Amino acid sequence: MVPASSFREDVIAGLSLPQKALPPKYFYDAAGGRLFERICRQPEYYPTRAELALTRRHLAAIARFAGRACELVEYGSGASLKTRLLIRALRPSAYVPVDISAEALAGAARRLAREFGWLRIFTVTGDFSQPLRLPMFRARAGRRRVVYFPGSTIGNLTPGEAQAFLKMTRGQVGRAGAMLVGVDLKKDANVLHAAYNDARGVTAAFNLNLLQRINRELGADFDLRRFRHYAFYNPRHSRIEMHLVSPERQLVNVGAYRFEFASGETIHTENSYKYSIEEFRALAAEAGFRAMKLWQDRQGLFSLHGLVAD
Ligand code: AVJ
Repeated sequence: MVPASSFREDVIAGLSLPQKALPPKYFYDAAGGRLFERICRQPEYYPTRAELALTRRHLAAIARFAGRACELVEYGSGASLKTRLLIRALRPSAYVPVDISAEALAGAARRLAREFGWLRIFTVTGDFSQPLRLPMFRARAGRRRVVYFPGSTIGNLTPGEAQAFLKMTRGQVGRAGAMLVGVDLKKDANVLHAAYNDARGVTAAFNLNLLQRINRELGADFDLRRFRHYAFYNPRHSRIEMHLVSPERQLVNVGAYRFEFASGETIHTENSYKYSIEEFRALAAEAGFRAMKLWQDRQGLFSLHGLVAD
């Protein structure tokens, strides 16, 4: 397995780029995870509610697509309401949640084991952006491995990275396998803007928490009062960009390293790509998946693609 690079190395490398940047996977420490859950409850942040609504609305059809007794592999969070709905409807032969946080994973597995006494759970701690080793799975007649990747987490990857990631997943599910992937859709830029600039400032706190984490874990001295949350829709790339802006010139130390911020300079902390149905299908096709099913919420805000190995 390729060793995952460390938080420290990624931060030093990212802050050394001409356009300073930090990988969004580091948002999710304990405080960041709680802030993300609060984001999901904000009235402006539609993706969580839209995806839950479409999952409820089409649950029977989604379960039929995945196939009874499939092995369900989930990338990312494992304790969500959507996952529980799906497990109840699918009755998978095994559930394999994959997450970078061992603690989050253990907690989720414990809760699921309590709720679903019959469910076989195999947790995998790992970064799903790296090649992963999954537990052995022998596809038998009518049983397949299905990777569930909800929440539009795929939107954090560039289209090129998303394609490589889908290719890797295609290898993991094998010839009979399938994938269920949640993808946020293109829409009015005002709606997108509001979702990433909620009135209560929860997204701002989530973004700034990354600097707090760097201070705590890497002994840095970011002054959180001297950085501002900035999120906007970039139509040229069809993505929301989140940045942290330094409104004035300042110096920041991260261990033995010192970084200068010019007045107005930013750290690019996240991309959240938005796709049309056709664009995402084309991407999946390039990666060896055929788009077989498509589900949406009533308002057409969010999509769930049922992909099969081609
Ligand atoms: C969990 C990556 C899908 O991009 O919308 C929410 C994260 N960032 N608000 C997203 C996020 C700011 C979220 N994803």
